[in-house]
Amino acid sequence: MNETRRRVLDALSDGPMSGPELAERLDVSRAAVWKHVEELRDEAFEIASTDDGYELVGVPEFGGAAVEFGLDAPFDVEYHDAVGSTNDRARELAEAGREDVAVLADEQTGGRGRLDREWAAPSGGIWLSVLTRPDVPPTHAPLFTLAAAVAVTRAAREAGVPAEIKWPNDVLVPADDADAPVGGRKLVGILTEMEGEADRVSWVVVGIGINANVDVSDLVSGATSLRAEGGDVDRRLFTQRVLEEFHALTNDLDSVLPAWREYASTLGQRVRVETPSGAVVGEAVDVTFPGALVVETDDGQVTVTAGDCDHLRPV
Ligand code: BT5
Repeated sequence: MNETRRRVLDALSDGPMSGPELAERLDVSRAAVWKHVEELRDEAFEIASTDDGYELVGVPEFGGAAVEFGLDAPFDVEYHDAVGSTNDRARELAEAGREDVAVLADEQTGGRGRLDREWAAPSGGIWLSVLTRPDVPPTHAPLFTLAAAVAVTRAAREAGVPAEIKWPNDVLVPADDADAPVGGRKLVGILTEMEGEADRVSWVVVGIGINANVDVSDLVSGATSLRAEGGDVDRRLFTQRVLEEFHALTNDLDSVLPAWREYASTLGQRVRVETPSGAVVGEAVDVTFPGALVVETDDGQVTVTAGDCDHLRPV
């Protein structure tokens, strides 16, 4: 959002203010104040003209300016009603030199999972990709995936949905009916992509797909949504919580693993992890820096850094 418009909103969130007062506070002309107010109205902010001056009476439900308004994290939010993939768009912005941008869409027409799998992303979801340029070596990148999982889990729990994390990149809601996958139904998937030199990340894009206000029938089998688990959420506030938690965690990387362990359903489970060098089966006993899973197998401990993980029924 334009800096002056942001300051107009900040000023109006304290209460009504007249045009001349606003002009003085922002150090711009009264005509400029009027122009910015009109532009905010065009972005669906409801600003009434009252006897006390301009009064902010309504904030748009969802969108870039809506998420930026009141956001306690330094991201510009670029919003699309529909886009191919928010990760692809964030990568374009990375190539163009941008940083601290969150690309947000209501719908994706070409959403991607890992290994080019398809990601269903109908209208009503929160399809989000966060572009940052952290000053860390590329080996730290997995921590950003874990941080995103913690951030969404916290936001989901605040919304009353008992989400848990399955290593490495899924947020699930436990379910014990016969047709639910072991471990629960998938609420969120995360896809982290990055580019870097040997010693430093150039950019990292963390794509977070949240099945928010969508019908389960529009997803794939084994998936669930916030709508199905607890009812529709305020997507503006939910997105803000995710961005704020993600920002706080990634600016204090030492806090990520302890938080992840607190929400992980994988630890203590029998798992089967498909890795490029074969399947690893055993009990998941820990996650270690920067996000590797330690599995106690019949042949001793094995540490896996990447792969697809299934929770197995206890033997
Ligand atoms: C993931 O991959 O779980 C990462 C998904 C990342 C999606 C976000 S949305 C914003 C950003 N923009 C993008 O284009 N992508 C990111 P993976 O672990 O490979 O899981 C993919 C599998 O999940 C698919 O093969 C399906 O089985 C299943 N799946 C597809 N859509 C789903 C959905 N909406 N909810 C739950 N499961 C789904």
